[in-house]
Amino acid sequence: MSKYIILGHENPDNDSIVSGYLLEKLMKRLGYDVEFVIPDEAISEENIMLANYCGLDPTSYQKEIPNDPSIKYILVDHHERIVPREIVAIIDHHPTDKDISCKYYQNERACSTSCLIAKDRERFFSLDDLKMTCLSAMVDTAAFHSNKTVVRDYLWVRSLCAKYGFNYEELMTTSMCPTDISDIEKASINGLKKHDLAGHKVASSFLHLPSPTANQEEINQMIEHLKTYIKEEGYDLFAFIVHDITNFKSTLYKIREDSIDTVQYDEYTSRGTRIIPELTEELKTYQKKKTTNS
Ligand SMILES: [Mn+2]
Repeated sequence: MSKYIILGHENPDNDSIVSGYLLEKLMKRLGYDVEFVIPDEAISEENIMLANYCGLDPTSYQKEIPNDPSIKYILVDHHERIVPREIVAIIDHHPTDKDISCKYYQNERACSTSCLIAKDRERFFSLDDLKMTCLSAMVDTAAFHSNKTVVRDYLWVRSLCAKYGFNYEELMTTSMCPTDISDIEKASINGLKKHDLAGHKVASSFLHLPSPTANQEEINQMIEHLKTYIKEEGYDLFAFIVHDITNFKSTLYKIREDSIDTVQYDEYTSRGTRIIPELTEELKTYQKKKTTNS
């Protein structure tokens, strides 16, 4: 009898981990000799935390890809991976134009691959399993805000939460990975990035907070800390971004040694695709003005 090895994608995210775990469980119940393996040496802290939240320890799956003539491979949450032998099944939700031929190929629009596996098969899974399926759908779609969101999956998640008493709001917040702000200095440089914007030395960081207004005092302390920080590190500007992960709004604090400007965004604003490009434009003009004046 063949042995099946289930593999997620490299640098596995929450959906990849949960899908592998769910499929292993389902196939075992159906009598297959199957094992979910995470061959990556490192799993991010965030993804360990998200899995732990629903009682899953992803590190227990970390090992090298077994390579034995009797082994067949199954991919979840992606359709490409170099494996030693035949891939017999793929379950995925990433659109592709590629011609993929394997014995079992399922690729459908879905909030997450874990939804594809668990939907219509609730009876095979525990409450924790279904809860982590709900969470992974949220993680994979930025809490149902990304254009990957599929309404029928969203409705299914809502119905599971209602049926089994999962705390929908708490899952939504958890899926957005709130920042630990117990250490003000550490939190103030969460996700620190350094940028050279139109010749200006800029740094940025962000917080994910379920209720920023409730933490305004801590935010103010962080701003004070960052004022000292930019002086010490020689930055012209620090872009400190506070995301409200309940109402999906963002606040940008543009911190300089002698001033603070605040910009409100009526959406969850991406640092990379909106804030940094906007700052670059602004700093270019700033440069020009300075040149013209002198
Ligand atoms: Mn996915």
